[in-house]
Amino acid sequence: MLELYHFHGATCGLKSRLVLAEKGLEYVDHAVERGYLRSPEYRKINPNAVVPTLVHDGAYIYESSVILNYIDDAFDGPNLKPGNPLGVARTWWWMKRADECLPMIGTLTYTVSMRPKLLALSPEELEQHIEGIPVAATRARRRRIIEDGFQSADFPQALEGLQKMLSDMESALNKSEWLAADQYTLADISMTPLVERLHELQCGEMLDNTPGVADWWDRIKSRASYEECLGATPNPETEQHRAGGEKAWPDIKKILAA
Ligand SMILES: N[C@@H](CCC(=O)N[C@@H](CS)C(=O)NCC(=O)O)C(=O)O
Repeated sequence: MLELYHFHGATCGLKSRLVLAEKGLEYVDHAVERGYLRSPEYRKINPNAVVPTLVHDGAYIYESSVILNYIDDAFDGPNLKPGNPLGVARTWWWMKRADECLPMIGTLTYTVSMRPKLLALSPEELEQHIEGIPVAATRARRRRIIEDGFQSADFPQALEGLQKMLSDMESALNKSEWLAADQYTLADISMTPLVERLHELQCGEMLDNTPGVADWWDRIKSRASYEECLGATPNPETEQHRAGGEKAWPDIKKILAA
C-alpha cells in the first residue's frame, strides 16, 4: 500500500503529489491540517514534524527529493529521469537546487503572507510556535523573520536567491526543451511548486525577464498533473498569499531592482 502525508499548500507536498499524478499511481491521500504536524501522533510518523512523508508497504520515506526518486524507481509508468547518466545527473542537480531554494521560498512566504497571522498570536502562543520547530536552523530563521519581517537579512538574500534560480532555469531552458533534457523529468516537477508559490505571492512579474521560464510555466500549467493536483484541491492559503503579495510587491520590486 502507498500512502502520502501532506497538507494542501505545502510546496514539498505538491512535489510528491505531482510525481504520483505523473506516474498515474493510486495512493491513500492523508491530507492533514498544518497544525497536526506538531502532534505527538504525527511526530511518530515524521520526527521533524514536516511533510511530505511517504509510506510504502509500511516503510517510511522522508525528504521530497528522495521521495520523488523513489517513486520514479519503484513504480511503472513514464520514466521521469532521462535514460543516460548525464541526463540523470542534470535531473539530480535540479532536485538539489529545489531543496536549496525551499528555505528562500519559505522566507518569502512567511515574511509576506504568514507573518501578520503569527503576530496576532499572544506572546506565549508565538513563542510556542517558534520553539515547537524541531530543526534549529529553521527555528532561528523563523524567529528572525517574525521579529524583523522585511528588515531581516534573510529577506533580500531570499529574493536574490530566487532571482538566481529563475536565471539558472532560463539558461537551462535555452539549451533543452525541459529543465534537465528534452523530456519532462523530476527536475521540472521539483521546480514547479517554487514557481507556483511565486505566482501565489503575486511575484509573477519576476518572470518578465525570463521568457523561457514563462513559456515553461505555461507548459507546466497545461499538464494534466497540474490540474489534478491544484484544480480540485487548490491551496486554502491562496487568498492570504494573494493579499499579502499584492501589498508587498512594490517593496519587493524595489529590492529586486537595487
Ligand atoms: N527538506 C524537506 C523539507 C520539508 C518541509 O520543510 N516541509 C514543509 C512544507 S513545504 C513543512 O512541512 N512545514 C511545516 C510547517 O509549515 O509547519 C523536504 O524536502 O521534504
